[in-house]
Amino acid sequence: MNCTKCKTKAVIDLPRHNAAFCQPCFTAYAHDQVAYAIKHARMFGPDDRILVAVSGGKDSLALWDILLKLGYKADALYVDLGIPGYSTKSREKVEQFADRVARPKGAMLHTHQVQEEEGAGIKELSNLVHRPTCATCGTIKRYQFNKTAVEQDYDVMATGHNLDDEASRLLGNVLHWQEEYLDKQSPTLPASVEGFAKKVKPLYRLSERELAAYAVLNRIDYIVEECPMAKGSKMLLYKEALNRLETDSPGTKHRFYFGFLDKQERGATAPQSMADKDQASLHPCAACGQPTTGEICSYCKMMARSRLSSSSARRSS
Ligand code: Q46
Ligand code: ZN
Repeated sequence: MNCTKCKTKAVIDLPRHNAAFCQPCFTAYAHDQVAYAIKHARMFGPDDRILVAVSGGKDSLALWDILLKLGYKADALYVDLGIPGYSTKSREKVEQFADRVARPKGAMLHTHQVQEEEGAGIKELSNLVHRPTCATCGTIKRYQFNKTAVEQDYDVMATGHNLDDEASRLLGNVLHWQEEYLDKQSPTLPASVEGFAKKVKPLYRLSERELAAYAVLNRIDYIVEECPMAKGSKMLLYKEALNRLETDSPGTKHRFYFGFLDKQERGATAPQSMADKDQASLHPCAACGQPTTGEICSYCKMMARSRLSSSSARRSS
């Protein structure tokens, strides 16, 4: 198998593109896909300051790597969830990457420790507030990323969601006809109101397999294990189902997700109209000032519940 571009020996084949690449041509392909995504979905410009959400996994570290290599001003935020074993290891991967690649290029790594700031690790916190771990985690991560982006004056917040993530999320939203979520499923979500950062997903054109290959070929050391809390999640089930379809019919994921984006582009500009809706219904949280639809935002409500539970636990012991 030879590289489609330069005809030397290929190291990876991409059935959905009917192509194969050697290491340098594959790296160039990945960079081109991200550069195209940034331009096509109007994510950010060369002077914008970007905050990348990093977890220590292949996608977010590859994203940070690609943005820096494309010459963007990209800093990162790591949220330490306090999950025994997993968090220590993932944090090490992020720190190593920051030391080896990002800091020498002048980029900065911010960290947020849930154990210290929210008073308990994510598992304990979810028990205190009687909510599933991933829902608690989602609320905290969304809140802290937005807070850092807004307070530190970043123009945009970037996450490492890839084609597989977006296709499986789309499948979940369609299976349950969650129209509101469908409207919001876009590679670029504008900063709808003051206090909400613009959010983008520059990896939406690259698959999970391509990103794993990018990380390996570019010597990015990442945490291979999934977060232990992800076990049994619906998203993993949808990914498995799409992978079975992809094996039999290469390009299924691509056609499914890109077909949806095409319809979204040709129809109404859904993300923008969502922004208008947001504008009408959002106002500052009475406790912290971040935009919310209620009087108090879900993060502040959750933290109040957690304080209440821990103080009543202290009283009864
Ligand atoms: S990190 Fe957090 Fe995921 Fe772990 S606790 Fe669940 S939501 S599975 S992306
Ligand atoms: Zn609040």
